Amino acid sequence: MSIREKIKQFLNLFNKGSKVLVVINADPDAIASAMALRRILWRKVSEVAIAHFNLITRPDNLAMIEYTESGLISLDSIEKKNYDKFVILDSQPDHSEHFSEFTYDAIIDHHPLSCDEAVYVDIRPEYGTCSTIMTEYLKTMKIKPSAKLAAALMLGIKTDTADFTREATFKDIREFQHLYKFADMNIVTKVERALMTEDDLDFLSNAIKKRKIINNRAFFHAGIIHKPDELVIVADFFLSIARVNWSIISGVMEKKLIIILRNDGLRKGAGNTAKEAFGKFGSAGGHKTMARAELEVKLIRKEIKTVSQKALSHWIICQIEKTGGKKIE
Ligand SMILES: [Mn+2]
Repeated sequence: MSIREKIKQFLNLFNKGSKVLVVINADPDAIASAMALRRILWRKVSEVAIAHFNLITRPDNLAMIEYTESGLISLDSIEKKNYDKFVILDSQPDHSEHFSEFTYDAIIDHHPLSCDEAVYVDIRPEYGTCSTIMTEYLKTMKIKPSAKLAAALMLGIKTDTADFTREATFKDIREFQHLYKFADMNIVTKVERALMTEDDLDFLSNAIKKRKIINNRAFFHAGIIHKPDELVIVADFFLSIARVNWSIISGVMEKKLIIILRNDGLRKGAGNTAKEAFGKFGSAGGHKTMARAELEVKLIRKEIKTVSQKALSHWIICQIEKTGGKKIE
């Protein structure tokens, strides 16, 4: 079936009176996809609401929502009975329990197929982003996206392909290029610059002062933290130190030790290292260059007796040096 026929089928789901609820786990790709869908259904239905269930804290994502006027609402605040059509974008119903409270009319996604329970299903794992699929819909329908919508779609594509360094397909690149004609690039740049709040900056400055660089690995243990995102900011930043090829940044939140690992991708995978070094104490894993561990402090206490800030900091370094560390070089 051609994309044109497919879209026709999709549009047949709706009529002038339809009240559509789009449910997303809000990240840039999902937000942009939902905005594109709202544009596609403009004047074809009576209402389109975009609801997200996750807490949005990253300053760049908040900036995206503000500058592109995404118009998101929280899933908690909606009345299910006010809607009669339900669409899920950039996810599938079994990806989160929050999705499961609805029966879906349509699923449009790019993740590997895991659940296709809907009247209309367009799942294309061969695409790097859902924004690519939605840009194709717009293009096929000859809809010119607004400068804000095009900027949002660019951000969606850039995020999910990690600026085209993760496997991006020819289609992701082609649709991205199509968006140049329409997008306000100042929005794209401005959103990408919004990496941290002032509080994050203070956190980073403390981390810079207290960093430990051992065998080209940068460590920082923050003690009690309130925002795991700040560990990620530090981990990413420390990789910009010349000759540092690993960063291992940690903090304790709600009796869990959270460890963020980053590496330059030129050596042993971060995910495997996290599993080997920390898997015994909780959940640990990730990709080649990025990993995360969430460990039970009480299990670590059994092993090392005291879990003061200094003791935990020392323990993390030892675990990396003796397990994951060996094969890293
Ligand atoms: Mn996506």
